[in-house]
Amino acid sequence: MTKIASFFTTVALIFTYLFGFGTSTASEGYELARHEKLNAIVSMFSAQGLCCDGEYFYGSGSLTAINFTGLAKFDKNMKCLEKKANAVPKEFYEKYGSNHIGGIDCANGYIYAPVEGDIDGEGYLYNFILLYDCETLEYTGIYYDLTSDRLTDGIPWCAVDRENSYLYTSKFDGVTEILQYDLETMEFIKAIPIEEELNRLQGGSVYEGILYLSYDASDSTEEQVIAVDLTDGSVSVEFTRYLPNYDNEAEDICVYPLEDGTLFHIVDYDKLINANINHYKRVS
Ligand SMILES: [Ca+2]
Ligand SMILES: [Ca+2]
Repeated sequence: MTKIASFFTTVALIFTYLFGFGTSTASEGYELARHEKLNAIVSMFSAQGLCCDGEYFYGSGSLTAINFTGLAKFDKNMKCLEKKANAVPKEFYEKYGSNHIGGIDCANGYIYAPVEGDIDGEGYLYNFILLYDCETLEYTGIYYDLTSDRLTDGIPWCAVDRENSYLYTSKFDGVTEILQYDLETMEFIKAIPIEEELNRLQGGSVYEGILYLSYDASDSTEEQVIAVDLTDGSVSVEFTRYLPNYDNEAEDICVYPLEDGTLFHIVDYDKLINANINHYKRVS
């Protein structure tokens, strides 16, 4: 982005932050059913990742400039119940430069957190899944090294297929395959080629056998949810999300049916202070 464009973005950001005009909407078949703006402190712990186990939402946050990582636990109305600062253990930061938690998922009482690090200035080449206790948000001591063999620019997200016991992930940019792991052993199973190259993938979530990905469009008010059929690698736009006024950073997605009819839960970062949680319904 040029300096002038970024100046206008900043002005627009501050203006909308103060006056809050504009409404988020979604493309045909979907509607925004509810929205919560998290406060500045809570946003530090949840502007990156989002998942739900049916009872609670969990969030993850990273501020790489100050090497801060955090996890948070919410009720289903996004009331923050618990926060955990410095969620990535110090030894990971010291050994691998691990300073970023991306899009999380949960299963079996654990939060699966993709943690990336760059210790030698070569980019995010140290890619781990760390397991945290859903009850306490404490690190369990269990981690898996997913290596940089295929994750050549970090590990931005992971998604659990709870029914079939798989974990999926991909790199961030120039994505041509989805990586499949055994959830129990975290052994690499296979790479699933996808029919279209995808970019800027910030989050993923599996629902009824389909992998839904959160695509962060650059310099745009139109973010997308992309559906990948894991049986044949076909790719389609599930729906477009119109976020008003200026370019937000679309972050993680969680697809989980709640009692209020909402199904798609997505966290967006306003690039200034707040994380916004947007809950979408399918409408016919
Ligand atoms: Ca997620
Ligand atoms: Ca964006």
